[in-house]
Amino acid sequence: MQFELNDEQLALQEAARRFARDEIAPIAAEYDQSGEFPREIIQKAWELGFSSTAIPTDYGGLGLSSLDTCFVTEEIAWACAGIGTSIMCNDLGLMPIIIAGSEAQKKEWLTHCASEFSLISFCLSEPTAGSDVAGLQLLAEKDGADYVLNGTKCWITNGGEANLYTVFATLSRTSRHEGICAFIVPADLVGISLGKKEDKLGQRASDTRTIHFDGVRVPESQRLGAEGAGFKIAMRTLDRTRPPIGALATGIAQRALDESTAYALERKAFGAPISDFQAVQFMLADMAKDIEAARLLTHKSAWMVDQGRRASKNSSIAKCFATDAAMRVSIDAVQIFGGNGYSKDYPVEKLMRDAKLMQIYEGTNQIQRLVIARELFRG
Ligand code: COS
Repeated sequence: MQFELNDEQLALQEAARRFARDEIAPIAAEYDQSGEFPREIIQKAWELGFSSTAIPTDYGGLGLSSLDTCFVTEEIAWACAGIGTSIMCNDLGLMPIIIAGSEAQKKEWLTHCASEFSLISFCLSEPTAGSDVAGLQLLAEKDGADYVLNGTKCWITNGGEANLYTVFATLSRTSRHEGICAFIVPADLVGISLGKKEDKLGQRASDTRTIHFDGVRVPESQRLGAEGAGFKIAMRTLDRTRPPIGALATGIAQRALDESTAYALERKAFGAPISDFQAVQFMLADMAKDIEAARLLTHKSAWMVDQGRRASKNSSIAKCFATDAAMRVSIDAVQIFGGNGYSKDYPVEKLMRDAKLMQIYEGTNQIQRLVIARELFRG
């Protein structure tokens, strides 16, 4: 066992760090305030190979390992978690195709997404089914060689900007997980319309939407896997995409610590820098402990994914711990900054707002604990 990054990993990390600090950090506050979608910077990230990282080399992608993707993600999230979520969302959208696509589907869709700038959204959550995936209601009715989709998806990252969706639908609204199918759905099909763009507390640069499917015809050739395989495709996808969520959270937390340490050394109270006071030192030390543990858990879970092992438990542990840590650390950062921490003139209130979403998306942290407990009982 060794904890050093190799030369290629160091170069990848350094390239992502430069891009994040030089190009994302300066525009982060502006996009946070406007809530606009920073398409140009997201396209640039794609051109530099920081988005759609999981597309295998056989289909023209970079085929980055999950661990390498975590190095990139942490750096980008340090600069802006909202822009980071938009950049990393392609891997979530593409993962069902990577996991369950036929050779023909992979050739068609992965090759296309590797060669042309594309945004791909993962359409799972619904107004009445967020945590309870098996209870989803978007209906897929067979009609000749097509399926006809009717229903609504919500909280879809990049939903209003994507040109491709992976959509989870059910053959019967009472068949729970056994009826769920996954489909590749181009966003310009007739019957797809965009609903409300969420006006969010944090991660405001990412576009989060409701999407309506009204009689959308999808050819059978765009179903991923067998009828009824969709639930397990979704679960296997999330097992593989939760480690990068741990990395995103670690990036937020590291930024909060970096900002807090610099501020504590410079800000004076009672005639001395506040870094002289144990009350502040202990907060910084706890932040550092949290970050170290979050990073190690994240890297271990990514390593398990890369080994091809079932990573459900470790991915959920990493996602849950790292995102809870990011919340704790960013709240403490605001506290160290005092009144300034509560002002938009300083960077830490954004970190706290951005961190909150991490405990909710890609499965709430209550769901992560449920997955961990179930895996314990599975033995
Ligand atoms: N990999 C492969 N198969 C899995 C799996 C995994 N990680 N997790 C579950 N399965 C299988 C089970 O083994 C079971 O298979 P069999 O029917 O062959 O026995 C089947 O899938 C159903 O599993 P289970 O009974 O555990 O399903 P539940 O309805 O109880 O749901 C939870 C389980 C809550 C874990 C699931 O709904 C979930 O993950 N919810 C959160 C979703 C989420 O993260 N949403 C965020 C939106 S995406 S950004």
